[in-house]
Order: sequence, then structure tokens, then C-alpha cells
Amino acid sequence: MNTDRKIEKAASIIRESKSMVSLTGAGISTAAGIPDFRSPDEGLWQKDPSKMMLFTDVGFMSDPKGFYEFGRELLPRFQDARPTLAHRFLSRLEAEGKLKCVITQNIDGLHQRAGSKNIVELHGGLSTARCTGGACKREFTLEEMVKETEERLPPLCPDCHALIRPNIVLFGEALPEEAYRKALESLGNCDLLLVMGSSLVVYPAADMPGIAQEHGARLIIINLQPTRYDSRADVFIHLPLDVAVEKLAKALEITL
Ligand code: CNA
Repeated sequence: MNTDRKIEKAASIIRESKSMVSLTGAGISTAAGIPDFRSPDEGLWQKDPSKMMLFTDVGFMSDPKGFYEFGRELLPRFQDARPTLAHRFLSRLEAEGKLKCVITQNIDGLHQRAGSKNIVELHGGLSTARCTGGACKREFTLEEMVKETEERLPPLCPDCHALIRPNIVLFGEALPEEAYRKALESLGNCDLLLVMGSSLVVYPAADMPGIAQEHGARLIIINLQPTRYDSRADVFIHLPLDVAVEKLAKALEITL
């Protein structure tokens, strides 16, 4: 099927859907200037596989300074990022009552900034941080955490001197229970899952297309690189998201 036919088919599936859910990954934010992990040239881990360890629970605890040094280089990209066309597309579909939930693996807060309301952050978010001291439990805003990193690396809690960590899920850690429960509930109730910008290799998110399909949902995947679900999708589109979304929005007569 050529690309125009795929867009037409995806648009008609979206038109028919009454309870759509989207699963998004780092690829939805690359056009906003935030690199993903696995894109061939710009992916953070493709460029430097050694950085992968820093994002594991063990790696973070054994080299928190290395984590924060790398994080400090990346932070301006997150702070300067603005929602992309694809983020805006999803918030418009929610405002129209069609999209019920965005399940995101991202930590960048761009769905919130695009105006989406019902968002499940599977891997937490960068906007807050917490003290790792058992009894302390002090919470920090991103700005407060950044201020502490200016004092010393790694940043330490001013109250109890334990390490401060962002409220994100590191590899090896369990997902936040409530987020996972809400994601499963949404997947069980949707008639269409639209996957955008995910390599679908990180579990348990990578199982979510299959879970939605087991509950009878249709599946559309938009991603630059192939995914292991492409052959099971009703439509898969290998285009940059901004290009695909512009075409889809036109077909659906949505102004972004
Ligand atoms: P990933 O494994 O890096 O895959 C991203 C996918 O997006 C790749 O398959 C790319 O081909 C595709 N892609 C990249 N740019 C585009 C584009 N413009 N249009 C269409 N497709 C594109 O990332 P996943 O999200 O699948 O993996 C989950 C990890 C990545 C989670 O733990 C995230 O927290 C983590 N992550 C998040 C961010 C963020 O919050 N923006 C950034 C980097 C990594």
C-alpha cells in the first residue's frame, strides 16, 4: 500500500473510532529538539552506548555524578522544547472527545504543555524530584533540583543530605502502580490504539499494542523505523511524525 492510501486508511479508522488511546514514545518529541534513545544517528545511546548504564537503577546509584553531568548537558533541550504538531494533534482529538487517554513513555511534559488532560506517564516525569533518604521524603521542583546541582554534584537534600533523584523510572525499576493500572484500564476500553514515535522495545509498554488488540482494538503505528508490531497493525506508516500528522489532520479536516 502506498503512503497516501495508508494515510487515507488511518484517517478512516480514526474517523470510525469512538474511544481512542495513544501510546507515545521519544520519537514524538525529536522534532522539538529532544533526542530519543535509539534513532540511528541522533539517538543518545546510538551515539554513546556507555550512557545506557546511567539510566539503570544500579548505574544511577553507583555513578550519580555521571548521571547528573550528562543530565546537565541535556536539560536545556528539555527546557527549550515546545510541543510538536503530533502533540497538538492528540490534544485536539481529546478536546473533540474522541481520544480518551495518552499513555506516554516520555518524561518531557510536552503532552501537558500541548493541552492534553488525561495523560498516563508510565516512566514518571522530569518536572519533580525527591529525596532518596528513607525517612525524609522531601519533594523538589525541577528548578529546586537544578539549584541544588549548582551547589554540588550529585545534588544532596538540604534537610538530610541524602541523594536527590528525579521522579523518573530508571531501567530496572517497577512502573508507578497507579500509572500502570490506568494504562491497562484504558487499553482494555479502547477501540483504537495509535502508537506514535516508539521503538516498542521497552517493556511493559512494548506489550501494550498486543494488550489493546486482545481487547478488540485496532492498531495504527506511526514511526520512522520499523517495529515488531508493524505486521500486526491495521496500518503502519514509516514517516516523520510531523509529516504524517499534517497529512492525517488534512484528511480529517482538523486545523492545528
Ligand atoms: P526509542 O527507543 O528511542 O525509540 C524512538 C523511536 O521513535 C525510534 O524507533 C525512531 O525511529 C522513532 N522516531 C524518532 N524520531 C521520529 C520522528 N520525527 N517521527 C517518527 N518517528 C520517530 O524511544 P521509546 O520511547 O520507544 O523508548 C522508551 C524510552 C525512551 C523511555 O524510557 C523514555 O523515557 C525514553 N526517552 C524519553 C525522552 C522524552 O521524554 N522525550 C527522550 C529520550 C528517551
